[in-house]
Amino acid sequence: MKSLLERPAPTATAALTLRRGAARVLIDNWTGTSTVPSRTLYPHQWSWDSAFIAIGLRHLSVRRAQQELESLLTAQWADGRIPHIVFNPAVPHDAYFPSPDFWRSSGAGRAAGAPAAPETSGIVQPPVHALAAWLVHRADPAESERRGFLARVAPHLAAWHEYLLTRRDLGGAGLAAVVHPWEPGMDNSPSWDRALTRVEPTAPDTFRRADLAHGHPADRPTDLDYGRYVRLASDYRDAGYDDRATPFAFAVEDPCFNALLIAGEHALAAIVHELGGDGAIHTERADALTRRMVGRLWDEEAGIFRARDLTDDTLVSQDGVSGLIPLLAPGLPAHITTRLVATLTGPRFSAPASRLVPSYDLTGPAFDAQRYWRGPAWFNTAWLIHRGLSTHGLRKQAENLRQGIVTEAGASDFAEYVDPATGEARGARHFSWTAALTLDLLCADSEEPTA
Ligand code: 9WN
Repeated sequence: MKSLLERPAPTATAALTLRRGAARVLIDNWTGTSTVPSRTLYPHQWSWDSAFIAIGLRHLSVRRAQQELESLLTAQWADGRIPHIVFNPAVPHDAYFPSPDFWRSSGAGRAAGAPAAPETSGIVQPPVHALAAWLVHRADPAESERRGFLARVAPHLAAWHEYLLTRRDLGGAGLAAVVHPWEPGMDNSPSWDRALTRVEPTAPDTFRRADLAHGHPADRPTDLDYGRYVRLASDYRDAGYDDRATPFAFAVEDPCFNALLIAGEHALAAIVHELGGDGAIHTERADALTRRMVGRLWDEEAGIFRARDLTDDTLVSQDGVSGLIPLLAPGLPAHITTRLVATLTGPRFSAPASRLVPSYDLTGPAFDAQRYWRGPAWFNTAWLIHRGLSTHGLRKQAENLRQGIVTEAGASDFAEYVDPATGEARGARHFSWTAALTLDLLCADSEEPTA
């Protein structure tokens, strides 16, 4: 694949302007070794953000895209976990909460294998990394081979998946569980509301949020949400981030998280094969995970995948965009693919004006067009669904979504998320994954999904 600057100029001036705008966001948010999601709201390195960012950066600079992933992997713990935040020591502690002195990874996480430096959080985010590494490699296989990129990252990616498949198999049925609402990356989704009622919130006067200095309170999670996030994170920390010893008050099998693990295992199979090995074990794992995801999380009546709450072993009835992302799995039974597409294009998840996908059921009782993951449309989830539709050869629906993403990203100045009905920008602007994934859709026009 040619780099962005070598490609022939697109005929449409608007597309060229958009590419330049997206490239500018990624250049401005680059710190020298990685990219911040937002200069204001999120001034450190985030795990799944970096994977999405690398997918876009590969069109600008393959070298930078490799560095984005490799810098994240230097913070991997010895038990295989990739932490959800890698803190930049140059950023003041009060710029983001919870800061390194809350997580205390190098001390509290030592027995679990946290590195002495850099400081990190102790929880994880969805495993988009193997897919990102494979796509970065494919952008310039010769340069990737020359730098030994795949050979270097493959063992880290394998250890990461192994951690999720073993330590995080809390339900004992072979799926990965998340233990904090920040782990699935969809913090205050109504899908977590019921499970969170069991969590005793930490008093609001014992911590100081930094997000409200940049984000509007009507857009962000509430203080009560934060009290519960703090309680769950400090309980995990106080148990040494030990997955066997922590009495988890929140443990959920999330469809998006597991669908990404499936896509990641397929990508790992391709990576191992490219390195001259036999990737069959990863393909088999992906197939087994797909069967378990269908067996444990598919709700035939609702026509969508649902999170399983491991505390009472029930499916959560509040439906979010997470339940559509299993479209990414190439081995999904055909009738489930058909039902998922019907749900995606039906009244619950289609927002015709923006052509994007709301984060929560438009007809659900908790729908809020403004507040974080309780309704607004996000660009990373739309990109994943676009990829899923393409995986299943659903070109028309994929193209419709692609146009929605590209149009709204440009109109919103690469917003963090938008009102699904009006496309009005919300949250941070110049948001890195919005720019990266827009760039990807503008550049990767001839690519077919491999996973
Ligand atoms: C907590 C960085 C991250 C994203 C998440 C998004 C938001 C953090 C926050 O920002 O979460 O991890 O402070 O709200 O929910 O998906 O990775 O962009």
